[in-house]
Amino acid sequence: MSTTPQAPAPGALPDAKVAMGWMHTARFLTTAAQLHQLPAIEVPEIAFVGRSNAGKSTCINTLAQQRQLAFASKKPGRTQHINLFALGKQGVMDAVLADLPGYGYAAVSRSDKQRWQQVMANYLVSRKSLSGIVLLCDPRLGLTELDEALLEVVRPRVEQGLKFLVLLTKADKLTRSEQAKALSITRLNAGGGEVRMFSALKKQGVDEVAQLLWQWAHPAVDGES
Ligand SMILES: Nc1nc2c(ncn2[C@@H]2O[C@H](COP(=O)(O)OP(=O)(O)O)[C@@H](O)[C@H]2O)c(=O)[nH]1
Ligand SMILES: [Mg+2]
Repeated sequence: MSTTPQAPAPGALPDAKVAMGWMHTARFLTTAAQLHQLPAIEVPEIAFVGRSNAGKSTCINTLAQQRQLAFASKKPGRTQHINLFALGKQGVMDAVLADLPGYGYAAVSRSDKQRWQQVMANYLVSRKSLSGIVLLCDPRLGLTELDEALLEVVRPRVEQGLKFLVLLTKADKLTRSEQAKALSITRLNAGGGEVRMFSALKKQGVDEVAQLLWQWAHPAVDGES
């Protein structure tokens, strides 16, 4: 198809059309209840994390422009698996998205909660292919204690170059001035990491996040620029 924009150079910010086309290739790869069940992956993996009900599955579906890719549950806390989605044209997987189980859901038993916090921490610390993290946060709640704990766990890896984005979801629930306020407060608390607003409902921030993730997954090779 001659209308497709050319693929940008690695490390560059791609055209929104390229980034959204790439996102649209997302397809289910595998699911795992435990870390050792996850396949070793040779391409960059980008994890979506956050409290249950923060909007992770909806965000993945919106980026992929697919209704049912990641199950956007009406019953929070039910997606207790790590779900992987492959990206790239058929036969050429060039990145993986990981939908991690949400934390903080009150109706889950204490032991289940602790087990999942452990799985999550182990994943974030030890997953070799992990190249970037998108932390989704409902700006009406702000970064909670559990989000802060997660930030602590990943801080050493972020200092070593792991990409990190805080995505404030459900922006449509806030006025313009509330959005600006939530952005500046979260920027202070996120220690210099990227913070963006996102709304699946109003399609706010969708292109920008797709472009950023494309860039994460296609870094410039050292020596090139
Ligand atoms: N208004 C609004 N609601 C949203 C948005 N994104 C998600 N939601 C709702 O928030 C709830 C939780 O979303 P879900 O994606 O299942 O959250 P998850 O538990 O983090 O995967 C659902 O009822 C969604 O419809 C958004 O951008 N705007
Ligand atoms: Mg979900």
